Amino acid sequence: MSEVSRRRPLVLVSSVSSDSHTWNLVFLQLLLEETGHEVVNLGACVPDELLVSECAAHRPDAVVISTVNGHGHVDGQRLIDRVRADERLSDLPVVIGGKLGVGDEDDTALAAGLVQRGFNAVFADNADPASFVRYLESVAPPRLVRDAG
Ligand code: B12
Repeated sequence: MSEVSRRRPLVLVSSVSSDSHTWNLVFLQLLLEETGHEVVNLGACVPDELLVSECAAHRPDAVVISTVNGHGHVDGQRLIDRVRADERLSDLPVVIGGKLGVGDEDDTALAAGLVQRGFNAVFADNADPASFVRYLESVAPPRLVRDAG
């Protein structure tokens, strides 16, 4: 049995498969690194299967999904179904944020639907970055990771 000791929580940042915007991902990476996290940034237009395999490979403490093109509520539901279907990832903290719809939907209803489907939390476009970081610190404190492999 090998053992990996992490001094800083590892956060995997990614967009959804349809979304090609990238500055949102750069913003999140910088915010997380500046607040003491290690970041693996998968970038834009990430296929669901790739996100699942990268989660299994990196074993992050949390996953942050960002989407702004308006399709996030649809892509997000499909994505979290795939993540939760993998028994290795069923308890992994996964949050989503950004511009989840195209503006004429009820954002509260979209967020509730995403949480019901399996996300641990949903952050609106204008969420306070400090509250987002506090939330992540509550679900992903530094810890010793044991690798059974
Ligand atoms: C640049 C840009 C593009 C570039 C992207 C280039 C690149 N490499 O990123 C290009 C030209 C490719 C593009 C394409 C499109 N775009 Co565009 N784009 C923009 C634009 C002008 C700026 C986005 C940006 O970089 N912002 C800077 C980053 C740092 O901020 P941000 O993305 O807003 O993210 C912030 C928050 O959302 C939040 N956040 C985001 N994610 C998360 C996650 C968490 C957990 C948390 C806590 C917070 C958070 O934090 C960030 C900082 O405050 C915006 C309009 C605007 N002024 O915002 C439109 C915009 C995002 N685009 C839009 C659209 C519709 C498109 C297209 C569909 C257009 C088209 N018909 O082809 C395509 C989609 C392509 C695709 N497949 O995704 C819409 C989305 C509409 C909506 N959601 O309601 C916008 C809002 C323009 C508009 N007003 O209509 N786009």
